[in-house]
Amino acid sequence: MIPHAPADLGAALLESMVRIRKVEEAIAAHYPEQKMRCPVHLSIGQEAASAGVCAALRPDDLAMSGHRSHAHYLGKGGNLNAMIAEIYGKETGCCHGRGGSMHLVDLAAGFVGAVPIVGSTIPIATGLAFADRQLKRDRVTVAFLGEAATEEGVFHESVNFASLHKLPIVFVCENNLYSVYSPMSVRQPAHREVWQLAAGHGVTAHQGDGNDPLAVYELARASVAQARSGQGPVFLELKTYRWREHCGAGFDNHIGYRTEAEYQSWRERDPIATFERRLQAAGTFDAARFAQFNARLDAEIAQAFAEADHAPFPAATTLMNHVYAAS
Ligand SMILES: Cc1ncc(C[n+]2csc(CCOP(=O)(O)OP(=O)(O)O)c2C)c(N)n1
Repeated sequence: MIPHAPADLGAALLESMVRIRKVEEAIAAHYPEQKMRCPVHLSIGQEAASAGVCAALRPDDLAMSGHRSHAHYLGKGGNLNAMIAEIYGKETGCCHGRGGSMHLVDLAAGFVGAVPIVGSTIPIATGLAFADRQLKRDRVTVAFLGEAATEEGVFHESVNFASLHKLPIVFVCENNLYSVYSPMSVRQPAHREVWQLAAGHGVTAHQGDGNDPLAVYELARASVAQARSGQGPVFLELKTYRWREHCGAGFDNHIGYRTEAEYQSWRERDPIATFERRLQAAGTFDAARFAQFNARLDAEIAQAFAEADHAPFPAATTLMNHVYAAS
């Protein structure tokens, strides 16, 4: 979790992004061992969005996400050991090994959950915000989504409802240009911007650089303040780019759905490397602090993977536990 001390903000944003990147790089490195038997959708390249948004949230604020949720779970302060154990399918996982990568939950951290049916968490997050409004709690809910989720009917119903009732919710759309292998050009009319879809429902909507954690933070801070003060929801479209394959630990550029030139141009805009250079140029990069952080982080990650590897699988007799069933 990122502390709110402004003097520390740059370092905290960098550390948050590096933590997300390193955890996902470790998932990618271990994935071929065939011990993680669930699909994984990595956010490598998109780290600035979760780092910047989560830095603007209070610990008791809530967040929900979809299939690409590791970064959001970690950014919100979700327990790393429970996440890795979940991906390993172990009893110590945050869903007792039943859910895998796409069903992360840490209620203590305010991460209410991730659901991989595209768009499905948007109405749930809207319901959370509605409940907070009804019960007069000053909490804000963030719904993380991909731009393809804006093509689901439930997105429009939810944003309309949130707009109508001025709910304390911020919709954060990471627009990485693709829905699996389909670019925007085969999915939506030309020249229509994603943020305009939300603006059409009467909510405040902005487009921002999703690779700049500070820009994301500033947008998120203003949005969260607006939502919390009862002035209604905000929609943020953050432009960013997925580096690895849509689903899995590898790369998929060879399939040909995106050009190498486009891919490389986004690699050059690496949110972590560019931000690190910016902190260095500003003279606010503390190399000693960063080295210590990296060492602590490497140890933390290694331990999480070792513990997950050695943890027990759920007992077969508990197969029906945690399942809603008609009696
Ligand atoms: C309702 C539904 N339709 C289709 C899918 C298959 N699917 C999984 S991820 C995905 C693309 C999602 O794209 P986007 O929301 O932009 O997120 P990204 O993967 O780019 O992060 C699709 C179509 C699904 N999970 N749910």
